[in-house]
Amino acid sequence: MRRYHNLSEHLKYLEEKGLLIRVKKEIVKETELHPLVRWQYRGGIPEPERKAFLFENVTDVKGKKYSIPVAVAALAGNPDIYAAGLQCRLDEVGDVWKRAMSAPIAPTLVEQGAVQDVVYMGGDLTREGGGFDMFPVPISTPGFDNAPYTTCTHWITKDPDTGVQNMGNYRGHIKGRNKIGVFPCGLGQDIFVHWQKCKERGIPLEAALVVGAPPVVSYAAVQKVPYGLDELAVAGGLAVESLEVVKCKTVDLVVPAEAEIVFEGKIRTDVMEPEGPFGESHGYMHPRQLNPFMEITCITHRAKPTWVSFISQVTPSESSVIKKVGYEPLFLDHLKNALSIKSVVRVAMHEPLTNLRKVVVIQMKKPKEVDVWRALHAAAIYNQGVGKIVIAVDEDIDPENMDSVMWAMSYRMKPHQDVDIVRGMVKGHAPPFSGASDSKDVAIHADPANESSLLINAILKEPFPPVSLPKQEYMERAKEIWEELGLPPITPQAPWYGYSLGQWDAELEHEADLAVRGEHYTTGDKLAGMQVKTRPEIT
Ligand SMILES: Cc1cc2nc3c(=O)[nH]c(=O)nc-3n(C[C@H](O)[C@H](O)[C@H](O)COP(=O)(O)O)c2cc1C
Ligand SMILES: [Mn+2]
Repeated sequence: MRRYHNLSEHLKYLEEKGLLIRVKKEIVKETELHPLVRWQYRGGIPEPERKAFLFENVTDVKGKKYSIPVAVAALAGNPDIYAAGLQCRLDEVGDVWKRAMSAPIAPTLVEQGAVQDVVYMGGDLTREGGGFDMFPVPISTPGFDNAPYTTCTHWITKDPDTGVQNMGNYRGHIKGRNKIGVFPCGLGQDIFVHWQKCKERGIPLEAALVVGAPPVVSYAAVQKVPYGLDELAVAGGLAVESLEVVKCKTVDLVVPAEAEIVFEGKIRTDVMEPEGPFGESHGYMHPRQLNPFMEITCITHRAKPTWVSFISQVTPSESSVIKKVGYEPLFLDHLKNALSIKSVVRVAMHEPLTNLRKVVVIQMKKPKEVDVWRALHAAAIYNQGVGKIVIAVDEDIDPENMDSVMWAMSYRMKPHQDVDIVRGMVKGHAPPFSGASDSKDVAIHADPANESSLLINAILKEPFPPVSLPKQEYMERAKEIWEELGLPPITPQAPWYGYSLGQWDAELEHEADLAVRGEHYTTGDKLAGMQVKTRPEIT
């Protein structure tokens, strides 16, 4: 008996937990759907209050009604939704990921799966109302995108040498009823390795595009895992259970038996076409590029499928939450365990507007200086395009709070001593896009190593006086009084009490203690006994 949730079970679970909003009003998929969910991220709604959306009455701009609902932000609208998808608590997500990576579980082939309840081939893929016409694919950035794009689309392909499958989440540009472009960003994505191997052999690359799947499948599809590790086995590791898969009808691949919709087809390797522009997670329109495309040979879906769309583009978004929650624990594990820098406590990837990759904060507990620099360098090279600005801070600095990080940099860092610039980096998935000033085609090319990383050691290097806030006990008592008085609710912001940073001694502690007991004249008398005659040179 399967324990992991499929998509409809997941949506039901979200609804029970108050994490799902059903929209019954008719919503136009091209112009209204994504802009509505966008307000959740640009409208000042705090992260814990963000929800998944299920649009039950979707129409297109020409008035066509769809029976298929559209789910947005349903996998990672906020971290609680992500944890619900993993069927664990939020504080367990890191361990679930570590376990999945160390113990992936290969999928199990079954004869039949709900994903093949309905099968379309031949003329059904090209007739009016057939192929992609059947599905309510929204436009993500109306006014700029040049088509509806699939966004929660897990592309499954196979290495022709090893036969091992790969599954990566890449957007799909809908170009015709049976034709979709793929965007293997940069040259590093695993599907592109398969594509090149097939190109060398002069054969097309078979692919299966999965839309809507058990959440563990989607979380694995967006995670960067080593090449050659099948993400469906990683999904099994997340579920702690082998995933059921079925054979595709027209290509030699397997897909999750519990998926919602699958598009099978062949990606040509003899030609490419312009693809894009599309609004991207780096926060800008990604320009048109020459990219591969797939010709669809078969569509299969559940009897009552749901279309799933990720909301990405300017961060924070579902796309940045899904990455942050999954990447940070593996980043931490790399520094702390693989590289054995034991003083690393936490890795925080800055999310709002910057999109995780650019600013990385490493929180450390009383580190040796050599470990600070090892951690800073390692974080800058862990993943291409990640770590343009890397900052090491102490344990009392909240790495998620940029005010706190700026505070550390302001007082615990000297630019001429504590900053290093490392050259030879690539910019990764980000503007500028040279040659694209007219927003026309940009050819795929390897990123030149002309970017750099700024490493900042903002760790305390000598004892500092205490933080000038009342001690914890006084702030706690005052909070009780605050609440007794019925004043507006408080959410404590660190630092909310003072603590020693080393430059404090027993005598000063004693004086402060006398003061809170009303005995400060004792100190006054003591200081009187320490009088010093003024000298002319003292001003
Ligand atoms: C919402 C979302 C959309 C994404 N779109 C793309 C994309 O269009 N192209 C791409 O190369 N990577 C995209 N990614 C990132 C990949 O999913 C990620 O790098 C993954 O590790 C790729 O799999 P691979 O390592 O097997 O190539 C996207 C990620 C998310 C969360
Ligand atoms: Mn992969």
